[in-house]
Formats: sequence, structure tokens, C-alpha cells
Amino acid sequence: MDPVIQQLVQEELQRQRHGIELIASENFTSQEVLNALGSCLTNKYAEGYPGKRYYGGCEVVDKIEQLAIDRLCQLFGAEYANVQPHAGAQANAAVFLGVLQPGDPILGFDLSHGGHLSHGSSVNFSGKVYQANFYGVEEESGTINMDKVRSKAKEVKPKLIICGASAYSRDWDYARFRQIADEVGALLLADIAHPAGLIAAKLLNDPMPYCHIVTSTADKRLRGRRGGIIMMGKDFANPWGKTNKKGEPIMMSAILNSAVFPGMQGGPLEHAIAAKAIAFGEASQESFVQYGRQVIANAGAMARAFTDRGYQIISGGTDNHLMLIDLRAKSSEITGRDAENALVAADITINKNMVPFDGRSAFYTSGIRVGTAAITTRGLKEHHCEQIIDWMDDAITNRNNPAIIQEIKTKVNKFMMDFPLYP
Ligand code: DSN
Repeated sequence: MDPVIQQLVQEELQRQRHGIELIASENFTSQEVLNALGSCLTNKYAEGYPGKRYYGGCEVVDKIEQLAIDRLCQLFGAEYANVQPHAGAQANAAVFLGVLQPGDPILGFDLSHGGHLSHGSSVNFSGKVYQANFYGVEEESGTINMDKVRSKAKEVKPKLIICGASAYSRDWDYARFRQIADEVGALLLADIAHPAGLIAAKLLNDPMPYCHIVTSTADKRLRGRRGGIIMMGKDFANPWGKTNKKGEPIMMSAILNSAVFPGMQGGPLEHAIAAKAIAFGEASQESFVQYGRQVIANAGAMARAFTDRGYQIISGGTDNHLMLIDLRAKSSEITGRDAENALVAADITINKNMVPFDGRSAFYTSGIRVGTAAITTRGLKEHHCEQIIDWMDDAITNRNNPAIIQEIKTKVNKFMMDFPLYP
């Protein structure tokens, strides 16, 4: 390898090995996934889909892509899957391109309450091209009030309702969302990028029977390579009466496939698709269900430990792998930025995050987001989470004392030696 890059890769490997990774969207893929990403598949252009390509020599990558599709459908009980989106935001963009016209109203979960950029934020294409509207959480409970979602949907009459989040610790009532979507004539999209692995393991509610379309990433809880996917529990004829040359209704699978390619992207990344296929195979093993149970148990242990030390968890706890922590309950002086800096200096990686009704900007924030997927892959259990929260509390409390932060970092680095990462 280029020696400069090799040195930097080694530095990053050491950082990952020695630190406690609590960023809720991160995880560690298997060595097999890494191997696929570095394979000769990266050389192949394959615009189109298996059996219908615009380039020759696609016989092998056809088999790989079909395997990824089949494994994904099997994992989620889906009838349709597209494994080509380069990332989760591209998967969402392709769905929007396929089912919306510019200027159409959409209804998503507010970014400042835990939603995702690509669900209508004003700084994202989704908020610039479409007329974005939002539902949020209740200030008192920190949870989504479905009656208010319904009122908002009746008011703005969205063409697409989006459920899913990047910082919401409670499960989703997909059945109720579908009732609301049907009532206002909207399509329903679930973006399950965060809890996907827990849904695949049947540890959380299943969106497939209720949502017209489901998007996700293949990383995070699915523990694969970073990248996007689109699924449908059941394919269906487009609701706008579009027909093909033979006068037959065009199916949504065709609309979504064309939205990904040629609508949004060019050539699929076949090395990435092979890595996705490997991850989907891994996620279908019984050991993955055990992993998911431990992720949830670890998150519960962390939430209790934070609460015991005077921090407030938005919504009072967690059903999944993450929690959003309001630092103001501990002290109005602490910003998310200060907490993030102190923790990162102690080799505990988290991200600052706005909390609902935050008085601070996204640059400072009053909260942090913490997730347990990556540490659970490393082998940590509930009692380790208690220890981690002790160190986090110490680092946040002593954020202006470099000597104490250094002491915590030394302990963290020694502790993580017991949980090897990659040979
Ligand atoms: N980066 C992911 C997250 O942190 O939630 C989503 O974009």
C-alpha cells in the first residue's frame, strides 16, 4: 500500500482498537466484509440490473448482485429489494424521485427532534425540492404523539409520510402510521437505517407489512459495509395509473429501480454489493439475534446508569440501541460540544446532538447521542456499560482538567485491550 496511506490506516486501526466507540450509527464489519471491499469487483462497471445490463462481462457480478437481493429479501421477508444505492441518503433520494414531483408536500420527523437530514431538512435536497413539513416529540414525554401526527397529516396533505429517525430511542407504531397515510392518501416510507438489524432479528416492530416502501443502510445495526438499500414487503401497481407500452400498469419495483438507475446513480459499486451480500448472510445467523439482544440490554444498562448519575434520557429510556441525553439535567453549563470534546480526548467517541426544544444551536447543542452497537460487537456486556458511564461522567464533570481526562484515557485504552478488533 502507498506508505503514507498505510501509515494513516494503521493510525485509524489503532484509534478504533483502543477507543470506546459509542457513535450510534457506527459498528465494526467482519473481516469478510472488509475483504470483499478490497476485491477486484471494484473494477467492474455494470449499469443496469442482473440480466439487464448496459455493459458486457457482467455474468459474475449478476450472480453477486442477485445473491445480495435474495439474501436481503429473505432477511426482511420482502418481495422486492434494490441493493445499489451508494448510501442511505441516496436510497431516500431515489424513493423521493420515484414517487414525488418537485414541490409535493412531504411529512417527516423533525431533524431537531431526532429525525434525519434526508427527510426534508431545509439544508438538504429533500427540503429544497419538496415542500417539507414535520412532526416531532412532546416536550413532556419526549415521545411522538400519534394524534398530532394525524392532525398534521390532515392539515398538510402530504404525498409521502416518512417514519424513521437517527436519534429516537423508542420503537415505531408503523400500523398507526399506515392508517394515517391511508386516511390522507399518502404513501408511507420507513427509513429503518438505525434499527434495521434489530428489526431483522425480530426484536423491534416490523415495518414491512405496513409501509409501502422501506429504506435502510447496510451498516449500523446490520453491521455491513456503508451503503443504502430499498425494499418493499409487497410490490404493487403504481397509484398514479401510469402504464407501459402494452397498457399494463407499471409496478412500483420498476419505478424504484429506474429511480435508482438511471435516475439517481450510474454504475453500481459491485464490490460494495458483494460486501452487503456477506453482511446480509451474517445477519441471518442465530448469533446475530443474540447480538441484537445484547445491543438492547447494553443500551438499557447505559440508560439506567446515566439516569442514576443525574442525566436525563429523552423519553426516559430506550427500546433500541441508542439514547439521546439531555445534559441540562446534569448542569445547564455543559454543552454537547464540550462533552464531546472531553470524551473524545479520553478516547470515548460520541457525537454532540441537539435535543428536542434545544435552546442551543446544532454547533453547540445541549445533548449527546450514544449507541451500543459497536461496543457490543467488541464483546462488551451490561456490567462494562456501568464502568463506561462512570468514566463518561468523570470526563464530562472534569472536562476542563486535562490531567484527569488523560487518566481516564489510559484506563480506557487498557480496558479495550481485552476486546480485540481484527487480527
Ligand atoms: N450518519 C448517520 C447517523 O449518524 O445517524 C445518519 O446519517
